[in-house]
Amino acid sequence: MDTVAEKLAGTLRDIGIRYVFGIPGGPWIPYMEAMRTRGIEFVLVANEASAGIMADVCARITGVPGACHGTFGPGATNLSTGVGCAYLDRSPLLAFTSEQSEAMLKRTTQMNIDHQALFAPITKWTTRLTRDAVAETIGKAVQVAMTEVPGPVHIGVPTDLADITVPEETTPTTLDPHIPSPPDRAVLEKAGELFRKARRPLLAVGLTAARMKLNKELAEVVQRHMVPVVLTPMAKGMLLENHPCYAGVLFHALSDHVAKTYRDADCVIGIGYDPVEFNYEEWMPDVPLVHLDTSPADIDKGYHLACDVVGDLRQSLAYLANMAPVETAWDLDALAKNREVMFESLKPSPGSFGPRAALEVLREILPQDGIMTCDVGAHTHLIGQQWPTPAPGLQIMTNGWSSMGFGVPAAIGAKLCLPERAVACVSGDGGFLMMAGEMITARRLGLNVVFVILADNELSLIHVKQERRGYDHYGVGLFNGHLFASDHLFGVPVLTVTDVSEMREALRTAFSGDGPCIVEAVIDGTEYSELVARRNK
Ligand SMILES: Cc1ncc(C[n+]2csc(CCOP(=O)(O)OP(=O)(O)O)c2C)c(N)n1
Repeated sequence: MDTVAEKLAGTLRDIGIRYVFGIPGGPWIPYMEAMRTRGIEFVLVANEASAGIMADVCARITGVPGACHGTFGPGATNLSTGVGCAYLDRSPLLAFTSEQSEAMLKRTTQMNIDHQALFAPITKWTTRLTRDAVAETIGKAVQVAMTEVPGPVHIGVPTDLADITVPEETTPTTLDPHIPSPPDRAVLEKAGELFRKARRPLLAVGLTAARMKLNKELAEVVQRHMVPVVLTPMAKGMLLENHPCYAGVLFHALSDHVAKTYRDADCVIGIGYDPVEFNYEEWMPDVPLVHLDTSPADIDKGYHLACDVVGDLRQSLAYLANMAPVETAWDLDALAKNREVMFESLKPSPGSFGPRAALEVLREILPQDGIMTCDVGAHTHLIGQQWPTPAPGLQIMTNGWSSMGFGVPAAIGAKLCLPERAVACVSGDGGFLMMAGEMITARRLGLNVVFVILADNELSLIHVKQERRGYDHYGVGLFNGHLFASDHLFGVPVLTVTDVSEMREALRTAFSGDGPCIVEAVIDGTEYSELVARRNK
C-alpha cells in the first residue's frame, strides 16, 4: 500500500505532471523522495515566487496543470507571488504548501500562519489534504483548476501525513479536457444581428481566445468579414501583424495611434476578451458592446452591453464565421496606411542603440518558432506593439498579474517544456534583479536560455510616468557604474554589448552555447518616453 507521499506523487504523475518547482522544508522531504522514485522531477529554485511562475508557464505551454511547492509561512508567502500570477493570468496550477498538523495549526509556533486564509483570495479553491482522500482531492483540484476560467488551487499538506499508508481509492485521476457549455443560440443570433447592422464593427481579441489557441477560428471570421481587429497584449500572435485587418495591440506602445482606428468603431465585438488585461471602458468609444467569452462581460455600468454571449468560444466563433459577409463602411486602405505609419515609428533610428534596435536584432536572430518571454516595464509596452509574433504562445508575458520578475522564471519553465526550441527572455534591469538568483537554476539544469537585459539603469516605466507629471528623476535609478561589471554572474557568461553589431554577434554566440547566457544590452532608454504610456482614448 502507498503512503500519502507516494500516493500524491503517483497521482501527479498519472495526470501528466513532469515537474514540481519549489524549495523544500523538512516536511516535504518524503514527498521529494516519492517524486524521485516515481519519475517526477522536483526542480529546486532560488525563490518560491519563481516556482509558481515556472509552473504557471509550463501549464500555459502543455495544457497540463503546473505544480509548485512552498514550505510554512515565508515559503508560502514567497510562493503566493507565483500563485497570484496563475490566478490573474488564468493558468491552471496546483500549489502545495506544508501546513502544521491539526494539533499545532492554531498554536503560536515557528513559521506558522494561516495558509488557507493567505491563498483564499488568489486561488479558485483552497483545501487541506487528508489521508483518506489524496487522489480524490488532487482529482478535484485538477478539475477546478482546468475549468473555465482556469486558475490555481492551493492544497495544504499537514506535516504528519507523509508516511501514513492510505486506503485504496478508486477515484480516477485522468486529465479530462473541460469544454464549456454551448452558447445560447438566441443570444448568439442577436450578436450576429448586431454585427450585421453595425457600420463600423471592430473585433477586440483577448486572453481567452489566445489561451484556447483559436487563431485559425479567428482567421476564418476575419477573412469572411474583413473588419479591423485589435488584440490585447496577451493575445499577441492571434492575427499576423501584416494582415490587412490588423489594427494593433491595445494599451501598449503608441496606443494613441491604435486609437485612431478603434475610436471610429460603432460596435465593439469582444472575442474571448478578458478585462483582467485592460478594462473595456478604458479604451472603448461609447458604443454597444457584444461580448463573446466563456464568462460574462465585466464593464462599467455607464456602457451599453448589447449582447453577452457566454459559453464555448469555439462555437461562437464558428457561428460568426458562417454568417454572410457583413457590409461595413471601414476603409481598409486607410487602416493599412495607419499601420504602416505606426510600424515606421517603431523602427530604430539609424545608428541608435535603444530598446527598439535591441528588439529588432533579437527578432532577426530568434527563429520564427522560438519563444520569447518578457518581464514587466517600459520594454513590455514596446514588445507588445513592436514584436512580430507568428502564433499565440510564442511571446509569453504577464499582463493580468503584471509582476516584475516574471520573465526569467517564465523562460526557464518554457525551455524545460520545449527543450528543442530556442528560448529568449527580455527583461529590464530592475525586473532582472528580482530573479537574478535563478541564473543558478538555469545553469544547474544546463538550459540554453538567452537572457537579454535591457540595461538602461532605471525603472524606465516609472521614470516615463514621472516625466509626464513634470517630476524629477527620483527613486528610480538602479546602480552606479555598470550593472554586471563582470563577464560572469553566478558562473553564467555575461556578454556586454553597446551597439547593434555587437548585439547580433553576442546573440549568435549565446544561442549556440549549451547553457544559459546573459546578453547585457547597454541601451539608451530615452526613446521609451515618446513611445509608451500614451493616451488610450
Ligand atoms: C512586483 C512589482 N513591483 C513593482 C511593479 C511596478 N512597476 C511596473 S514596471 C516597473 C519598472 C520596471 O523597471 P525595469 O525592470 O528596469 O524595466 P523597464 O521599465 O526599464 O523596461 C515597476 C516598478 C510591478 N509591476 N511589479
